[in-house]
Amino acid sequence: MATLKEKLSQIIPPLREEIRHLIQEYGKEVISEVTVAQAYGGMRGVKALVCDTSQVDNNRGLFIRGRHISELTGKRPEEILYLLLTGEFPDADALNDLTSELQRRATVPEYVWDVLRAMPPDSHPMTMFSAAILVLEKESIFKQQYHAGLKKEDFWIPTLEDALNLVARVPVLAAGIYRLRYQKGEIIPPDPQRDLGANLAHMMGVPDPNGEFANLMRLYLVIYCDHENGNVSAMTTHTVASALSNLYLAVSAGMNGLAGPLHGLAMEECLRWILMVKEKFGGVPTDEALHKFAWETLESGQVIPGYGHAVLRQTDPRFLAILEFGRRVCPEDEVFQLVEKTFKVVPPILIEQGKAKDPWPNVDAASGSLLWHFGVRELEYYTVLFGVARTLGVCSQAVISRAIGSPIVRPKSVTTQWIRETVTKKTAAV
Ligand code: HAX
Repeated sequence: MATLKEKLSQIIPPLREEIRHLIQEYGKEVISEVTVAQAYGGMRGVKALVCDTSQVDNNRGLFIRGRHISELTGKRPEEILYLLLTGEFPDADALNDLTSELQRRATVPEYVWDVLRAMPPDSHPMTMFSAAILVLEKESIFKQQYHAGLKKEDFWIPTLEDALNLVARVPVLAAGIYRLRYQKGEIIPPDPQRDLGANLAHMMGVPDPNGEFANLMRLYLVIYCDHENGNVSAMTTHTVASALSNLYLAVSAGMNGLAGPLHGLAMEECLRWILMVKEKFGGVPTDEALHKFAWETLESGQVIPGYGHAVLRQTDPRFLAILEFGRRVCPEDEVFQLVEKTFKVVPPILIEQGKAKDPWPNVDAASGSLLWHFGVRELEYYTVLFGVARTLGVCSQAVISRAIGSPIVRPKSVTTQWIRETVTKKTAAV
């Protein structure tokens, strides 16, 4: 059996060699170009980042290390973490080893709870989550070893330590924030016998007589973990870590990006929209009434949360995974039924409106409805669970980046005057 660290020690040297060779032999080859519209348009479609943990296909959605997400939804988050980092599934021994490593590391010092308790009681849970990760920063192993003197080729080793500690600790933070922020009673410590997803469910204290909430948490940790490197939370984490800021600083920054309504907060906003519909119509409306209401949302200048995507151009397979879970567990739930109806009604409207390049649902369109079903009704909290999952991906990306010696991120910016002069000169020359 190779432990995770041993496996990484085997695969990192040939990966470094391959990248060195690619840069040496093909460093001047062009793989992308940038138009004026892309420079002003959030760099959409510009290929200027490298991410080996996952890839998003416009039509088929997320692949983790070449495996489509639909093949991975029955896996444990621990298996996915190993896959993200190494490109392979762990054997039974390696999985047990990683699971017990994470259980052993799931400790949160009391000073973190003190800071959280001192925050205003109406603080947004994502602010608490990001702050808690930042407060933990003094625990960084990378920071200690870097200051003690560390060779660049060994940067990945303490980064892996920080990554495993963070992956183990964020569920404890997230569940503790749930209990503190919503006065659910004492913080529930982790159970050293449970896996990541089951422990998260356990520590939140949500009644779970048949274990389905634990299954849902496992599913969320898998489907939300990674989505390439160009999304706001991943790219922010990567950019901050590229300055050799430790993972606590970097992941906290990434979470602040996740907290925006066009990114992870859509999970909360989407259910808010669904509940607004339910309240307005006193239940599940007819297709015609929902059609009219969706148009009213668009005409008032708002987006329909949970629909559209910067990269995807088809229904997000992660949305379908949640839908499948809901159809099995709570087909009678009115909120879930409304999510299904919205899936039927909204895409044709967005197509008719003709603005959104992707009229189909993304992962956030259904996830809140299942949390609601299990009694987690504090909408502002939802994105925190997304953040727990995203930590697996961004930490894995950071370990790989440190292993291959990624330099500090520093693209070139240009002024509007430069663009004007450059494009007009080109036009004049034609
Ligand atoms: N409802 C209404 N209008 C929409 C829309 C939606 N769901 N999605 C896109 N549009 C509009 C955009 O606002 C934009 O309008 P303007 O030209 O007036 O600015 C136009 O369609 C073109 O946008 P786009 O190119 O298709 O989309 P972007 O790549 O710029 O943005 C977003 C992608 C996901 C931000 C966008 O589709 C959106 O705002 N969706 C709703 C919020 C949401 O669900 N976010 C979560 C996305 C997944 C994620 O990151 N989860 O964390």
